[in-house]
Amino acid sequence: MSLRLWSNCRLATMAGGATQAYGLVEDGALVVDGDRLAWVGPRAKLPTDMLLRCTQQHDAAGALITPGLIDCHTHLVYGGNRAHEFELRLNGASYEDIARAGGGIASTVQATRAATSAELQKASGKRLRRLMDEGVTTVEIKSGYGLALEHERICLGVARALGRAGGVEVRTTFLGAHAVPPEFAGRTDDYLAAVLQMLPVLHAEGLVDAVDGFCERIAFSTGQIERVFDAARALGLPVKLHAEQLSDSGGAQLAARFNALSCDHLEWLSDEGAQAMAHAGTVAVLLPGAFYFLRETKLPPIALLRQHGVAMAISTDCNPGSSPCTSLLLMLNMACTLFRLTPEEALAGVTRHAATALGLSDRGVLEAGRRADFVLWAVQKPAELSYAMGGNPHIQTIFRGQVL
Ligand code: DI6
Ligand code: FE
Repeated sequence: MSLRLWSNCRLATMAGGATQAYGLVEDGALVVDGDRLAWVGPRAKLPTDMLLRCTQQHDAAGALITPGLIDCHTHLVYGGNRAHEFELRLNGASYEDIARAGGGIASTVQATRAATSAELQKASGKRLRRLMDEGVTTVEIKSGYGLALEHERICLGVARALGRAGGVEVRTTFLGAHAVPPEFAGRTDDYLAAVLQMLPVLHAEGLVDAVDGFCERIAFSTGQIERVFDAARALGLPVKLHAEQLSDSGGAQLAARFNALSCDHLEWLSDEGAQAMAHAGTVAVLLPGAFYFLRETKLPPIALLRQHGVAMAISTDCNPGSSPCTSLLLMLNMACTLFRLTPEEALAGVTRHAATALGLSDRGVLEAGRRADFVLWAVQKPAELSYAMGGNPHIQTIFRGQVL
């Protein structure tokens, strides 16, 4: 098999335990074998036999190369949008007024159910394209706006189809326990029973890679989520949880007991919750876009997460209600400005730790043996990626060894 070489570049390998910040390698070289990285390091140390086997050489012209970015928490398959509600609220309507008029999540469920699969694919494909234009090579997509078997199936099927279209890997998450749909109003347990019936069916159809829930006073209790997690465990599926976004429900402890891949949001996370996550190796997925858009004031406990050594990932939470955002680079900036993450923590949060949040150990770091997913950027220093607000220094994405 012939090898391909990229040189004349600076590498932010994001390797864990590296002595250099960002695992930075000045004047680096990167050798690709098929869809894998065969060698990564300083160009001067590239073994001669390896160099001789390189049949293609790419001059990166001084670019910074990072691992392909990973957006590990999105709800990007949905119908319609909620710009009208945004406008109503800014003209004085309360959230309750809007909800009573059929707005909020319910309006997105209605618009999603009314859309055809082709319409959903077109609208969602555009959102995915914008993420990819900023170097995203792996994206997680949750269901949760169908909330009935046939509609959850359509949404997950659209997510799968977007993945098959190429250039990005899509991981799907079943979020049936997102909200109670209107036809089950006041009958949460009955809806939960329906969710427990949907899961094995959708899993058998190959549509589910993981299971999520919204654990909150306004959504599902820990006891209800536990039943969903039991069902996931019976199928051998990993779990994750929307936890402690608006209140401390103890969702993090529950998720940790199930060895959850991640707990997401976490503004109200307690010390016990952080300890439980650290013990279970559960990643904290921070969502600065939702914090910003909902004008929240309670910050996620970053110092606590650092203190307990909980890995932090960053994601867009792309959804029509609380984070209508398709820029992971903007999330890097907001993670730094709003949550005070360092630019290095932020970049690790969309690479190495985002991979862990999806249970993927083959990516997120530039290292021999990992997948050849990487991005060339027109910047000098990695910190420029989180420093800029708007603008896109993306030059090129290499996905599974293929130049896009
Ligand atoms: N948490 C959120 O902030 C979003 N979903 C969730 O579980 C809100 C989704 C929406 O309003 O459409
Ligand atoms: Fe979310």
